Amino acid sequence: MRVIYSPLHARHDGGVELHRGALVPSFESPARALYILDALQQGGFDVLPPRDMPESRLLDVHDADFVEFLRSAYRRWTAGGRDGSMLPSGFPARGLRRDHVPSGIHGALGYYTFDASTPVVAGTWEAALAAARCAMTAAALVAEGDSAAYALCRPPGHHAGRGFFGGYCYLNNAALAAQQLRDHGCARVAVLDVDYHHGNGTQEIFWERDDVLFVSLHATPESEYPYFLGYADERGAGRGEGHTLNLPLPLGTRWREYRAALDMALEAIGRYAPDALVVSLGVDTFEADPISGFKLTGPDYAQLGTCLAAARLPTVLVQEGGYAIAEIGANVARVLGAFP
Ligand code: SP5
Ligand code: ZN
Repeated sequence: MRVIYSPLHARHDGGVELHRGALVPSFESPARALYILDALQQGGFDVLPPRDMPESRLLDVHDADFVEFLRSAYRRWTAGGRDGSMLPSGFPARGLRRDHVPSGIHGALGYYTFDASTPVVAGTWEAALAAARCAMTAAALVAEGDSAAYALCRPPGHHAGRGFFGGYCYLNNAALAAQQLRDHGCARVAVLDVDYHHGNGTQEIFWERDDVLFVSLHATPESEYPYFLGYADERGAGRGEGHTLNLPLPLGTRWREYRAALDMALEAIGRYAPDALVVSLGVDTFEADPISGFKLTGPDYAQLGTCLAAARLPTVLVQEGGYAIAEIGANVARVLGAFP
């Protein structure tokens, strides 16, 4: 399968995040993409740059005011005399207004994000746009007949919703890939999210739609990020009722239990009978991941790839999480290597 990669991801660098009460360098670093790129090049995969997809495509899954905020946020921050990374200092939580976007940059930042671990730096917009283009390009290749394609997206995307960012994510790459498929010949698309964390942004974007099925395997939000979404009773609404399926799993989950949940997810996708599949491929389910609590091993990722390929659907794989260690490259290569 072909791999889509842009070196512009490296412009998103130097950010800090609030982790257990302290500011630390972001776990979501350029090294991640380089580990993956290196493993895929060693594995003999063809690596292509993204196409120049028009920015207007973003508006199919994101609000215009939100996109404009991301585009201009860092300029507004430096105009106020600041440098370094942008982090919010307040959120429109319960009891506060969320019908008015403050004109000041600090209030606007708290309005558009939902955590203090997703820094905006000088190159964030360029990197996020390049990642979105990687995802849309991989989807275009599949719409044009490739049986599968992989977008090496960085920053990741599945926590970003229609009008908000967070969880190291700014633009929702997987949702953009799904929408690209919808617009180019696929009447029904399934998104299967296997990142350790619940894909709250993707769920929100497709919540009321029946043309995109969202299925997610993830660690229980009772103790794990994003904490406030991802429970089994979330099933979609309106036309989308029954088109969201969450399979939360306990800390310490190993392949045996993971595989059982994956089978349920793939059965639901089989019943939906989509024309194409988008996989939000986080490899932060790995036993040695520094911020996660599942116990998948290297060989398990080859099994994961085998299960995904067995769905025999045109498939776009989009990189999500997986942190700070060289094994993320080998683990992604194992998943992709299982595809014919
Ligand atoms: C795309 C993606 O994987 N985003 C994840 C964002 C997680 N951000 C905050 C994580 C809080 C981690 N808590 C550490 C617990 C260590 N056991
Ligand atoms: Zn994750």
